Amino acid sequence: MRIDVVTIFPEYLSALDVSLIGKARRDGLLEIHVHDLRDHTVDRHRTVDDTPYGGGAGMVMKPEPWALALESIAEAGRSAGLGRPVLLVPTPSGELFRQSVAQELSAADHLVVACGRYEGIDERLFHWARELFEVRLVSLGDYVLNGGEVAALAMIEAIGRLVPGVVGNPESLVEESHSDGLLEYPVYTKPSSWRGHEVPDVLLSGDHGRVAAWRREQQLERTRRRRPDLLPDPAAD
Ligand code: JDN
Repeated sequence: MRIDVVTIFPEYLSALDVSLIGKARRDGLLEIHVHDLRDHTVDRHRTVDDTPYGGGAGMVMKPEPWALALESIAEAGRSAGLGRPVLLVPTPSGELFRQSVAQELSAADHLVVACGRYEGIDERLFHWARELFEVRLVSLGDYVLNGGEVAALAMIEAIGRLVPGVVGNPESLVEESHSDGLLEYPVYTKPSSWRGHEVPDVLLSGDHGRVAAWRREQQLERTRRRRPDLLPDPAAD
């Protein structure tokens, strides 16, 4: 999978050199390019923002530097023989980025992430981009960051780890929170007695059937208590 990230803070993305995603890049499983949006400006001040039409607080990102950056990236993908790229735009006004979205996007061969700042990007950019990209506006959750970079890091990690070969043991992708729509069961390691806190007896029993039943019960109970929104609505027919 090829991933291009466009940002005015390329150094923010240095986390992609590290750990699992860094290793996947070195192994050639993920090809990640980070671009400075200001390299696609044409004025002396390398301007990327301007005041909002209609007034209001803050600044809005100008569409033209984005169009120039995205055109050159789309062309690079085409030259490399990649399919229609997905343009991922982190924004608090997007659809919720959940595990099912990460799953879908992990099948793409070319992902382009547009990291906005200020009050966001001129809306016309997204309509223009539909010509070249499948455009997805996505939100990490109901809170506001200062820009798209931290959300991009989270999304690239969530998507990248689902690309075959990136996670060494693919079984760990099956047994984790959200992979089956429920929260994960609690986990324990040695020692079995730690500072007066015990590991549940069933996990020491060696009875795989009882362990599996207990874990499923824990998943349901945790999800009911912490994330009832994930369970089917009991009022629905
Ligand atoms: O995902 B975010 O909270 C987010 C915030 C901003 C943004 C993009 C994403 N651009 C400006 C603020």
